[in-house]
Amino acid sequence: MENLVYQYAKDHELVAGICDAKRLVPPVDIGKIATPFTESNKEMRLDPLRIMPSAKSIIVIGMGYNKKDNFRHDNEIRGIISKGAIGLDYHKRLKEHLLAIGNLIENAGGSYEIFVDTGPLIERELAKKAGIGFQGKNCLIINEKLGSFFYIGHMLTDIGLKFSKPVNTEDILCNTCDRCIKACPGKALSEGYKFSYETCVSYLTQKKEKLTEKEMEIMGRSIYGCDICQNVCPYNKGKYAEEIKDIDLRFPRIENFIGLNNKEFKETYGNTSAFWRGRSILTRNALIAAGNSGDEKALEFLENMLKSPSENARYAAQYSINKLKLKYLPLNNCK
Ligand code: B12
Repeated sequence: MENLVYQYAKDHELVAGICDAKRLVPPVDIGKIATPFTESNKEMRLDPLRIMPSAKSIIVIGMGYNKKDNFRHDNEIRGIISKGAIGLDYHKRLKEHLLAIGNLIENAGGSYEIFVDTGPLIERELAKKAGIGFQGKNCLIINEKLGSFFYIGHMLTDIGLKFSKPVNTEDILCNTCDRCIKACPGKALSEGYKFSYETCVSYLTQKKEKLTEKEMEIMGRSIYGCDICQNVCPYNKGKYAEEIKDIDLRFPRIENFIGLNNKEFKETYGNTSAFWRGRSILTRNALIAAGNSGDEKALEFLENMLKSPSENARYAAQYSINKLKLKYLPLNNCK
């Protein structure tokens, strides 16, 4: 059975590993690490048997998404959509793979439950236990073949399978490299895996609550998600799943982006993993990105946005206008 799973993974350019369904033992007390978007019951996060009492094994798969950008700089004012949010939503793609593996399990008389991202279990702990990779200083799991740019999905099954060799939590193969820690704009990462989600750009682009000026500053040009701590990682060098052909999907022209109506927004982003966050928050982020671009050409469309019915949009546009005006204030005005 394991061989069928590994063969499926190989045929579809996935990585796979299998671990037992015993309670997870993370290297730190996760009760002390509060993060958004997660199940609050600690036991649900750690104990697979609370989710599927008959579970004997957990199949963990990883799907690479690193993308090569071959774009030249132009004069447009552009924002950034993180690599993982380009193309068909990874939740859907990984789910399809897990369902195909589920067919193999059913054929062998077993039953299963599948999860991608939104399940309660800590997926990075599962990935380490299933031997997929070690946890880098950027907190992400780094796999030999895919680097860190891969998404994780998992399946609980009542079939007893042969387990892979787990990755030792002490195996931190970053050694003295700290590029991700230094590159993080919000200083969200630090040695010893102390991750402050509050200043992680990825989190800020998803945060619904009103942003402070400092937070808007940290976001730079990001419209959704952030790749900085992965882009600088030597383990990702040269490991690409594909090349992005359409610059406007990866680096959207901000003026166009904020001009999309609901229908156009759905048509362009409806199938991506950024869509769930909604047009209002992503438009807010694009307006912030315009100010952070430092390009005064943005002032015209930003000033128009001060009339927007959306408070989020007006607030972000005002931040950006203030920022650009301050930058372009002629020196003789400062007398
Ligand atoms: C909430 C969440 C977020 C939040 C909070 C992230 C966080 N660090 O917790 C936000 C929105 C910020 C976020 C951002 C991103 N996320 Co996210 N996120 C999640 C989610 C849903 C839960 C994470 C979680 O449980 N956090 C809570 C605590 C327990 O985790 P933790 O703080 O990392 O704690 C660990 C470390 O501290 C570590 N640790 C502590 N001390 C020590 C000491 C040693 C020696 C070691 C080895 C480890 C260690 O152990 C703890 C347990 O693993 C998971 C999916 C899932 N269901 O698991 C995806 C997930 C972790 N995210 C993922 C991705 C891809 C991202 C982004 C790259 C997306 C993007 N492009 O913007 C960024 C990367 C940010 C980063 N550098 O971590 C992937 C990671 C894939 C991988 N290869 O590792 C996951 C698994 C989703 C998926 N299905 O693929 N994410």
